[in-house]
Amino acid sequence: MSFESAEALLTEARDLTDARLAARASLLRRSPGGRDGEALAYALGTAGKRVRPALVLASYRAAGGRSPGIGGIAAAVEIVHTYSLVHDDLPCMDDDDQRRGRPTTHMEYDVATATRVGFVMVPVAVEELADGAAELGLDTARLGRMAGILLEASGIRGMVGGQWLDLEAEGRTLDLSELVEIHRRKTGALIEAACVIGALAAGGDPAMVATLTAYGREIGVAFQIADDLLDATATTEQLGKTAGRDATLEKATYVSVLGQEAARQEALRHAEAARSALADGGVRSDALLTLAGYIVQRRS
Ligand code: GRG
Repeated sequence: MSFESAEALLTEARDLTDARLAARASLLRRSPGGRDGEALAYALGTAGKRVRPALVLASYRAAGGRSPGIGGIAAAVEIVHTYSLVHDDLPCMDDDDQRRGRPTTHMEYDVATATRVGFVMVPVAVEELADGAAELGLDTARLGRMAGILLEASGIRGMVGGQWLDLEAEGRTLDLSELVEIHRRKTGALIEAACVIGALAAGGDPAMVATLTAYGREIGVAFQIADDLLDATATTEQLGKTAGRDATLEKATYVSVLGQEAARQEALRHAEAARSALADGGVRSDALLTLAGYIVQRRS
């Protein structure tokens, strides 16, 4: 894989998604409007890497999709992710003051506003998903399935449940199986959902969906291991968020449990398993192969 081609994919995903996020932000500036509308637009306007939109796009294409209308569905997944960052940074969770190179939403506004804004973003994401599905001409059954997958990945069996376990584990020693479960739910579930939703948007058959589920599951865990490594090794400037936060909060991470080198090997092993899942399922996608490599080699 070349880093350059991963950057090109992320740029394409960013172009497709950011126009939708900007349009959604200007609607929210009008309704609910006021300070909450401004704070929603602020959070949606922060510049993330857009890895999840890139996965939606690459999975959609791997399953035969060709329309640029996929941008709405990619934006819906990104909105759920952005909500999770707004809430993750709150004082009652990871308590951080920087995100994506800017003050976190609660620092720029206040805790009550950021809390409200995070909650509002979930139904906003579903609206975006419905608009995106309509643009692609998908029927309501398919929209319902995609919404179910997105919300399940965000909920107690996914992101919320993983965060819950993660907060509860602070200051405690975990074994590897507990750690995998936290990573799979907290971070992996939404990444897996991005892949599955992309495939469903293209009308992918059950075999394609199963392959992208297996691929997404592996890169989801790999992504969080890489995040653990970057938190321990990169600078605040590189990350756009406070480096070394996991050690400060005494979080159980792959680095604290296994050490850096073994954590790196585990990330590579999961990326390789993701590539094998594609090969086993007969899915040919240079973009998905490239993204699997990028996820474990990224520097931010
Ligand atoms: C109610 C318990 C409870 C939880 C609410 C806040 C929350 C739900 C879940 C936290 C989920 C979370 C923030 C997981 C970390 C995922 C992660 C590695 C984020 C960083 O993703 P990047 O690197 O960020 O893609 P950018 O900024 O590039 O988009």
